[in-house]
Amino acid sequence: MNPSDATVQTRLDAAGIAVLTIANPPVNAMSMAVRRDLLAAVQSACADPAVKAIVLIGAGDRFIPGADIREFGKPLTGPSGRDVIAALEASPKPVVAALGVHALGGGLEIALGCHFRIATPDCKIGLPEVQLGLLPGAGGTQRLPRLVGAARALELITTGKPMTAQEALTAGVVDEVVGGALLDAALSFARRVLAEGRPLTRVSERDERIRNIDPTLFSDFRAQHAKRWRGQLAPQRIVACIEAACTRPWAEAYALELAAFDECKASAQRAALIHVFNAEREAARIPGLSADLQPQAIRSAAVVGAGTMGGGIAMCFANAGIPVWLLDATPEALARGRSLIEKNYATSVARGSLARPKADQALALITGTLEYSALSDADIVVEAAFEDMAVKQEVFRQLDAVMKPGAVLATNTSTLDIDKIAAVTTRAGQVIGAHFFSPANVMKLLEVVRAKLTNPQTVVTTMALARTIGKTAVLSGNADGFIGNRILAVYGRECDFLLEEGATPWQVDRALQGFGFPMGLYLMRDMAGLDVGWRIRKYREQFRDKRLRYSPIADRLCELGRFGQKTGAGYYRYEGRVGSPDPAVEALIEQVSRELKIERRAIGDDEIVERVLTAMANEGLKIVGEGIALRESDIDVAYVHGYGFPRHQGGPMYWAARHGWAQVFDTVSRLHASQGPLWAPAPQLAEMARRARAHELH
Ligand code: T1G
Repeated sequence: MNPSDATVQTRLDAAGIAVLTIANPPVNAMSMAVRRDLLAAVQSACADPAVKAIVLIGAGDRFIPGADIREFGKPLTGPSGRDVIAALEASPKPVVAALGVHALGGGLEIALGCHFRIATPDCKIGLPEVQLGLLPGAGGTQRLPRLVGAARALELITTGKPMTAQEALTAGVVDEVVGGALLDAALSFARRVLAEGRPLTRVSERDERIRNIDPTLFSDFRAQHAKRWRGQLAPQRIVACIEAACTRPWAEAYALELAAFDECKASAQRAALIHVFNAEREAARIPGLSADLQPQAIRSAAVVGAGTMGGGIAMCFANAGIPVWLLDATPEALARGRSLIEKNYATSVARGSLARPKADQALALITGTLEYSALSDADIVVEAAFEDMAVKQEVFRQLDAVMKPGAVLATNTSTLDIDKIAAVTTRAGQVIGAHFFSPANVMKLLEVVRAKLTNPQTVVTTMALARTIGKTAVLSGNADGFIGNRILAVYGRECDFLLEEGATPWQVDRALQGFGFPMGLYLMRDMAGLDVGWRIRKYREQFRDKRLRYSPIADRLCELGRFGQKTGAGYYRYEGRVGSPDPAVEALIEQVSRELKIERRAIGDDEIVERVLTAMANEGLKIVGEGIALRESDIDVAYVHGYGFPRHQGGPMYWAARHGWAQVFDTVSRLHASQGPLWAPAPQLAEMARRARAHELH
């Protein structure tokens, strides 16, 4: 191999310090080549008498963000991360890790194998493996607790949340946070270590922070998170590894970690979570747009409508440091909006998820106004007014009159035709859908809806803005229900039909929660309020095709004034916010079955899950076929970030592909025969099934 092709370059400085630079674009991930070259470089530096100390640094001052995700699922050859770390830790010469940009996963494990660590102020430091269905398999669950203690390690590794450099310094993970040029700082640090003859700290040999740990720490931690981790493998295994670190000899616990890592690596959850990781990055790519098209800078924003959605949207801008106008028609409405925003911030501060100064900073960026003219200089305006076409068109006429040329005019509509909204302006090219999900300051998904005349500049600017305000954007075409709500309608429809055929709301919810949804459909509907959907159904009744099957159960509940939690009863009966099954609802459902002459039958949880997900996937294929979604994986991203679809199940389209398109086709065909046109197969499904069957044969 030509030395210049190596992913690790070694340079010896005048003081005898060997600088090992890791270069593996785009982010210096720890690939097989990096492990091979790094081990060789460390071994030769250790053997070279001219070398007094070693500095490890990433090209571009970007340290390692973990193992190379592209290699998962492939057979691994060459040295493992553990081999490299063993060589680093055993080095008789001081090894200093110079951490810049990020030191994540296997990258932090490498650094924990070094004797000293310094970091730049903006460096993100953590073990995010759990987000990929994995665990730190190169000693992270054993070495990190030895530095930060068991309780903090449990938090850090089961959430995967990174620390800032300052937090890492306080926690004892890094020795110094340095300013200026990172390499210079690392070389001067190494020289000081040599000059002061500092002892080489091997983290694996330190146990002062993991001795005499109260065993209830682990059982309490498990109990505390049992509901959130339901069905997930990696978090459970992480707790077991950290517990072993605190209760067993190093070698035994280290071996247990490797076994747990291999188990997670082989799991379907790992494959699903890596699918979502890649799908999130893919969703940002819009085919057909020239790569030269750069997003416009968004330095100021405006929101029309200070209701729940408008307030949440304004918070998104303020949280990203963007000054935002909040407009409403009356001082009372503005005051109501403002107090809701203040309440949201107070809740985050009380929960400890936001520091008070940060909340005050954001609040100071939100300015209320009654005047459209005040918005004129904003780079983008998001309309979040009442969901009525005439109201929205009037708002857009006003905006068209005052907004500066080039400003993006976005609407947060979830059901209305954006072409009709754009048509009342003189700049339809700058009109786009920006569909936030409630609560807008929390939900990650942003459905960016491209209307017929929306120009590429506006699309690129809005997609980039999503990243700036911490959202995951998915591009949708302008069609009824866009991507998410169109599939949600099918999801809800099939659940309602299953009620008529023999299931109960609590059984359906149990089945969906068993699959991994944080909340079942009927609990979710009761929380959102059944009257919202009722109003939309009553409006759509005039367009509904009466030849198609329709479930009257939800309407019947609303006619009884059962709107959910807010009326103390919906599908469930409520004591406060706790819902319990209600025999009156079962009786109502059985009455509907009798009226519709549907013979009720026993239905299993698996059938419920398969029927609902198959319907979602079939509708998803139609949406891709019609060009409303760019690709199937975008639907997965939308459902994971907007509808609580369990991330470790990959999304409805990923589920269908793993379930088998031949199986999906058979189920769709069977239900098409018994249920009629609502179950018409997506045009491309038959061919996908044929290919899947052919693939199975080979
Ligand atoms: N391996 C391979 N490619 C990676 C990668 C990785 N670890 N991380 C990022 N990329 C690619 C990514 O796919 C994208 O490619 C490009 O880099 C830019 O990424 C034993 C086994 C590092 C914070 O979980 O969180 O270590 O799409 O768009 O917003 O214990 O990527 O352009 O072709 O996200 O600046 C643990 C995962 C691995 C970190 C950068 N590590 N990465 O964010 O850019 S498991 C992680 C991230 C492990 C050991 C175990 C982020 C980032 P493309 P990007 P970004």
